[in-house]
Amino acid sequence: MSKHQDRDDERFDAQGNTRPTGSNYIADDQSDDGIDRRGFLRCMAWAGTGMVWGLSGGIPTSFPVSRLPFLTDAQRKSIFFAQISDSHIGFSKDANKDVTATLQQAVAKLNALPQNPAFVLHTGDITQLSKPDEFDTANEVLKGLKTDRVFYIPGEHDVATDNGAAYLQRYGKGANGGGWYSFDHSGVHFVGLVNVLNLKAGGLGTLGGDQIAWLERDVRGLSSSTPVVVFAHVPLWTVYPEWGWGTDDSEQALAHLKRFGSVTVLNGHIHQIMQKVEGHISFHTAMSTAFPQPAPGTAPSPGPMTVEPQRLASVLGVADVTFVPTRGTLAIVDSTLSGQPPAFDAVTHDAMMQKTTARKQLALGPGQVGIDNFNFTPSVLTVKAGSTVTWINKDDVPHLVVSVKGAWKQSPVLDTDQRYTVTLTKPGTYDYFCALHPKMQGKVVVQ
Ligand SMILES: [Cu+2]
Repeated sequence: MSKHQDRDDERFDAQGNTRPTGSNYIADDQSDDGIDRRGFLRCMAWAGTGMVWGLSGGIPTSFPVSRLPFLTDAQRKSIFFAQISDSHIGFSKDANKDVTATLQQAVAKLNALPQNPAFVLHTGDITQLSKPDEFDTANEVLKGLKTDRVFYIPGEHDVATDNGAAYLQRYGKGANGGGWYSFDHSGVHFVGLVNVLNLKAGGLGTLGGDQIAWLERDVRGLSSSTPVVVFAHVPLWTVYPEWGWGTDDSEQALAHLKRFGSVTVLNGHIHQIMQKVEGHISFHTAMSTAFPQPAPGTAPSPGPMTVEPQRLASVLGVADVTFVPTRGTLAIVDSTLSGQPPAFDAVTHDAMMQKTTARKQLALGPGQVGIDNFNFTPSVLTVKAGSTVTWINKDDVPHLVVSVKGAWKQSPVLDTDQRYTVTLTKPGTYDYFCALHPKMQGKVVVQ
């Protein structure tokens, strides 16, 4: 077991999250697997390698992904599954004009591993707008994976139009409720959770009481020494609530997992690598295969981040997860499409400056609400009874307009430049929010 000294304080934010981009440092390696970890991560940014995170009793250990070709047979066989996330098939804006091609590159990356993963987890946002042809394209590409099976859970983009009906029809066979399920592999218990349905105004991701009760029953009979892997789209820890990057009731779900000696939680949604260790539970978010998003709080809003074209492949990627049965440990390797170390730090500042200055000036007429940078403008609109209200999406991501009290029919998914109009006849105050990004809220006052 290694002692891991990655407490380079400037790398940690207020929530204790870290972005493993090269300055984490392993000072004292006491493991006996012949891999020298000492100082490795410190120079990783220059070495051009990826990294492996191992978990032993909740303590991360690591070794360079460049060692993968030199591992023993047993070590190779321990590579047993991989994670793909946020492929957003159908997205075609500046941040990535060809998300199908980058998903294909991710598939090629996994197919080139020394050992085929036994299965692949897709942690949601398979599509951009839940359209049938987007799901078809994703399936077509993922069929090329050299693996036995792909397991899915939905992202909010996959369930936006119909609260998950089409998603469940495709992927929900044998699943419970809104699509959650569990399975066992190589002595590890896997749990796929759904936290993107029935989102409430002002809230974060939600699991709901039914699913949490199911989880409690699901793990009840397991011995505490069983390694558990939980996967869900939105992070199951609070990464950055201002941007909706967290799950309201994750604590209640995780309470049922606290007794286990090794719990690994894999998420997507935020399109960058972040991790956190809490007791025996280790959280990890994967890169997207489609486009990067800014680091928490570094931009006016989340959303696609346009980076220099030559850098794109260094902020997109996959995660390979290795299980070492003799030790009961899990190791996560983040590999970018370029094969270079993740370049989030390098791209974030410039890209965000650009995003800020590129912010559109909305020219709005009376009775119009603009949507830009994850905001409704004006946030309070006052109109006379009998007038129409029109929302215009000027953002590069889709949004939904939903009345909190059901005063009007929920809008369709509004992509860039699309509008939605309602007529309000009764005086009163109407609260609404975006059902894709429930932190986005506004009001219409009818006089
Ligand atoms: Cu939204």
